Amino acid sequence: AAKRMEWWKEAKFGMFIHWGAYSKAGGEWNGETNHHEWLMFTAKIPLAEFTEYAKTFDPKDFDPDAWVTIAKNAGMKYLIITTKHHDGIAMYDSKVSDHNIVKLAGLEKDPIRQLAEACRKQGLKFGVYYSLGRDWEDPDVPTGKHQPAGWRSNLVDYPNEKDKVFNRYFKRKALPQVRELLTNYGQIDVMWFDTPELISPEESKEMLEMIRSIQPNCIVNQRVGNDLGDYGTPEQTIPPEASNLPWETCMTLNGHWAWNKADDNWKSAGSLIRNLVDIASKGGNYLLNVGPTGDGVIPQPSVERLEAIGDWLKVNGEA
Ligand code: JFZ
Repeated sequence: AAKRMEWWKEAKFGMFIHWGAYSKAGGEWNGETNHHEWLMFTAKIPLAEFTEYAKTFDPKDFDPDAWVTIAKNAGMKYLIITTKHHDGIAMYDSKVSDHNIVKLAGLEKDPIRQLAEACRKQGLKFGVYYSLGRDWEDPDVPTGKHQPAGWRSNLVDYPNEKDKVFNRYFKRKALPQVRELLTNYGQIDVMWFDTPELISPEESKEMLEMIRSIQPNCIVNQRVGNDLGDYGTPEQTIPPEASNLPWETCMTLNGHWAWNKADDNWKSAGSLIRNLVDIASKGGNYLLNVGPTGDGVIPQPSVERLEAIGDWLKVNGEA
């Protein structure tokens, strides 16, 4: 295995963060409370309206150092944050696209930069989630043969599937935005891609080669597509046994990735600790998710559970 994987194999435990314009709604839209990071899609909100909504994003209580401290006290060694989810809104000051939260909401600071700096200050590795295969702002992302039909791209604003060419989106937005992330934020320890169903082998390869050429030490998950990348990412499940390919189970603390105020279905600290031990015993990593509020606060039930894991690790772990 590559040298870049060494810290990751030791790390075992990381924090996943789903945070975006959707977080402000807390899952609620027009009286329905079951929405999440897919808000724009599930509530069928047209791009123009969702863009207006994003302009009201106001993370007035965001404290990047506090987030990193919560992760660190839980025994986590790395952090992965959504830098662009399926809604297509970059959560950083992107020069490639004005559809970014810094510009839209008029933020004084770039939250991704703040978090990257806080991680480096406190000794955590820093990684970024980037929605590679879905982007509801871009007119060129097709739905393809995805089932259920249409459950993929923005058919509200861009109904004409025939006009869509994935590679145009890939060249215009995905590649240059990933290049920005790898160029402007210091060391990026992990590139965490998502939903690569429609990406071609050539495109996956081009993305991976670009990453390797800018930051050869950046670890890339397999959702870069086409079985490329450094490790696999089973979702919400723990594999029955160890495997040769490095792997990481990503999981929510309740039933949602993004903040959902109606979701009280929190996993117990005991079951989270058993998951961590189970995963570590099989050589995997545990990427446990928090969904901060639109104000920028990690919900208290999440904080309590992470503290309990950290307390257990202080007595029983070897960190
Ligand atoms: C994706 C996103 O659609 C979702 O919003 C969240 O960000 C999650 C971490 O990733 O959802 C997936 C991706 C892959 C699988 C299932 C849901 N999968 O491989 O089973």
